[in-house]
Amino acid sequence: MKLLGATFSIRSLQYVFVISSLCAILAVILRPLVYTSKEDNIYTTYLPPKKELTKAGTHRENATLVVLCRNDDLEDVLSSMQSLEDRFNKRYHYPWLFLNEVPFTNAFKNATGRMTDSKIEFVTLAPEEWELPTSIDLTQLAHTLRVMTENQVIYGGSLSYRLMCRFNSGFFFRVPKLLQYDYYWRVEPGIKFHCDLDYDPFTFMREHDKMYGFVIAIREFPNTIPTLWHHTHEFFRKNPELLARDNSLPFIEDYGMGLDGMYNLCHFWSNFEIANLNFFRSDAYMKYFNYLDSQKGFFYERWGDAPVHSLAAALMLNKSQLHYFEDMGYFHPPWSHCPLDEESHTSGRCLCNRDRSFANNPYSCFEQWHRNMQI
Ligand SMILES: Nc1nc2c(ncn2[C@@H]2O[C@H](COP(=O)(O)OP(=O)(O)OP(=O)(O)O)[C@@H](O)[C@H]2O)c(=O)[nH]1
Ligand SMILES: *[C@@H]1O[C@H](CO)[C@@H](O)[C@H](O)[C@H]1NC(C)=O
Ligand SMILES: *[C@@H]1O[C@H](CO)[C@@H](O)[C@H](O)[C@H]1NC(C)=O
Ligand SMILES: *[C@@H]1O[C@H](CO)[C@@H](O)[C@H](O)[C@H]1NC(C)=O
Ligand SMILES: [Mg+2]
Repeated sequence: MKLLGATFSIRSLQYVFVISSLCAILAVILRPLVYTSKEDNIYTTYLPPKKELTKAGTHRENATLVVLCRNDDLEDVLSSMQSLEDRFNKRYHYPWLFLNEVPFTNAFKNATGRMTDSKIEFVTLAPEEWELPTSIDLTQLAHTLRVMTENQVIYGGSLSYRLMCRFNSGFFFRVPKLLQYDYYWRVEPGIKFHCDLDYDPFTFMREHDKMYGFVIAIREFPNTIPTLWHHTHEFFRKNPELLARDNSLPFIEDYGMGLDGMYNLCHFWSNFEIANLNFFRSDAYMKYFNYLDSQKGFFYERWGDAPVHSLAAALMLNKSQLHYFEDMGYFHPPWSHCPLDEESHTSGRCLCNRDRSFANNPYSCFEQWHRNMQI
């Protein structure tokens, strides 16, 4: 009995083993049929409703993305590219144009080329587009760099930063490779876009006759531009016809005194810019730039391209030609702009903290911007 019983149970165990193996195999084979609908339900329950992004049409605007940078900015350039490609350009395929006063290395070209399916080009700037003008006195320049370093002026001791600001103020838009475009989007290393962009901002600019678009408005450090306002005032006194009729003086002057008042230091943060290059190429802007350049404040002070672009846009364009890209989530260290409306967040379009958006910061110039647009 014992022996028989043991034999019997071994045999039955074999059956159990064979049958359960068959079941396991069947379960694997049949699993998709049995479980698919249930799993779909699980996932649709947990996924937020996601807005379908518009597929870009075949039409592309006459526009390019532009990055001025150095070879050793590579890592931060790649993260900027990844962000803009993911949020916008992988669907629109605007070309990338890289500018540098020295040739880009093969390593730089290879790595950036891998980040995009779009056309990508690399430009080495001509010496006259970048180098120190011969009119600048080296002794006076050295003196300025030393004094500004002592006074802890931001980038006050840097010559290369000054060359960059002068280039961005008066030269980028006439780099030969850029002449073939109407619009540009300035991209810097180490920036990030917080939101999907489901329309083409270049098309928006063209259809609404916009010349200059920004995301963040902020105050300049006064010790970088001691006489910029004085020279600007002087320029418009000599060329009153260049002051736009519907200008944005209320954005840059707080007491309704116009050019006779004081500059409140408000400017568009030019590390982000979507603009019509023909504005910068215009006789009016060129005349303003050449006048400022002749005053040598790019070197004997430390004029930034942001206040120069902004004063020109505020004074030589009509308000309707400026655009605040309020719906664009954007980060350039240390500040972010995060769209404040509910829908940008409930739709899953944006991932950023509204409370920390720069518009809520006391140093922002959004109050001045809104005042300007309401007048
Ligand atoms: N090729 C080149 N690009 C430069 C040079 N200096 C600055 N840039 C670029 O010019 C732009 C502005 O320079 P940044 O150093 O970002 O200046 P910023 O935005 O005022 O200040 P931070 O971002 O806070 O450093 C960036 O796109 C830089 O990559 C330079 O000497 N050569
Ligand atoms: C860049 O890519 C080219 C072509 O694929 C290759 O021959 C070259 O070795 C690469 N150079 C570097 C520095 O990565
Ligand atoms: C693009 O813009 C440039 C600069 O204004 C112009 O010369 C060129 O003809 C334009 N190209 C097209 C296709 O419209
Ligand atoms: C501003 O608008 C006026 C009409 O109100 C127009 O005559 C002028 O040309 C415009 N200025 C610019 C820069 O477009
Ligand atoms: Mg920067």
